[in-house]
Amino acid sequence: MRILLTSDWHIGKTLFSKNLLEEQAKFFEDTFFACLKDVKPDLLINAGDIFDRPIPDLDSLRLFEELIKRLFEVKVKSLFILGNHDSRRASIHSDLLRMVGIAIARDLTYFFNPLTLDSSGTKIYLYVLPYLSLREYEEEVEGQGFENTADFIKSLLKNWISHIKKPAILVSHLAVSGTIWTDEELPLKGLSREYLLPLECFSAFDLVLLGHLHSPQVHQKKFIYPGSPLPYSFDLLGKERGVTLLEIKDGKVSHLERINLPSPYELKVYVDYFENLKRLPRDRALVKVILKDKQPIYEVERELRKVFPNLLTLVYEEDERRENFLDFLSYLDEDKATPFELEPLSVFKNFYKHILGKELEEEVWQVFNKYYQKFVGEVERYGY
Ligand SMILES: [Mn+2]
Repeated sequence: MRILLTSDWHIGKTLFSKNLLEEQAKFFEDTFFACLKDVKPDLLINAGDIFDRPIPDLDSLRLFEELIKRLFEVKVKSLFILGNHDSRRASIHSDLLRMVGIAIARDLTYFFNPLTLDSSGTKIYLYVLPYLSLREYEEEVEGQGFENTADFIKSLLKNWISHIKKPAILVSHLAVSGTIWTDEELPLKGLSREYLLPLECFSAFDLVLLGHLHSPQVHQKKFIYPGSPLPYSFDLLGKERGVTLLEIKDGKVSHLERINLPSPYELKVYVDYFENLKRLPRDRALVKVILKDKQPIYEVERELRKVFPNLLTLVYEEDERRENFLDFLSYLDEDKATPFELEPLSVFKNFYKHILGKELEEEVWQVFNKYYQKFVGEVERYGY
């Protein structure tokens, strides 16, 4: 039997100020469903992070509805699970959808009662462990007092090990040790790098199909992350995105194939001096600019937008090198004030000196202070 594995769609994702929903819709319509029709899998598995936010906006929900409808039309049985970006809202109508071959796992039902797959006469057990909040997990087993979700999952896997029927596949949304991270995996609902699960926790399973990590990877021929189908940061430039196809025979993976899918948008990073960048031909890619200039440039963003209409973010190379916020503060203020002790007026004074390389003049100070006091007054009256 053939399983097409995907994860981390992040429907409604915003990259800096750019909402990618339109591009996502185009990708699914033009590319993803073409691939699905081509591959004709027996099962499509989405291992979590269906949406980018626990409370998706209406347009994101509409796109998901459209995708579900298309899955029904092409008659591909599907299993979705919740990831750390999802909430149970994503699983609305799941009882109804189950009747047409689309399952959305929102609790531990399919963990305690696994789904069965028929692979040329051999039964395979599919254990489904969606990502829930710790409170939701604890309700599922009427257990309490876990420190974090990782501890809960460890305990669950350990306690259930003798019940696992073989061959067993686990579908989940979590991070195992020894994996490759990007800057896209946000620790929503507590899933961060601190909560890596050791590989030994999964000894009862023959295969572990996972979401959460956005860069596609396979470990020990057993732990498979398909990664997100689209690029969601400048960090992973040039890395191919797509889906993973698995063929299963006699309960074992007989064929593992990576299918790269083209993205409808391009992400690019330019590292150069302003003088060189402004002479470049117009580029409609989604762009990050790293300026090598040492001095701040007046209206640089407006100027650069003439060349890069989809400029998403701009940094000075020197600032990027500066290690963190606290370093920046100690550079500004000789007294090495902590962020909480900073006084807005002295921040401005230091900022002015930092940018222009000279002391703040009395006239400038008067103007700034006038508007600052007006601002403070309005905040007091109306709130932010
Ligand atoms: Mn994700």
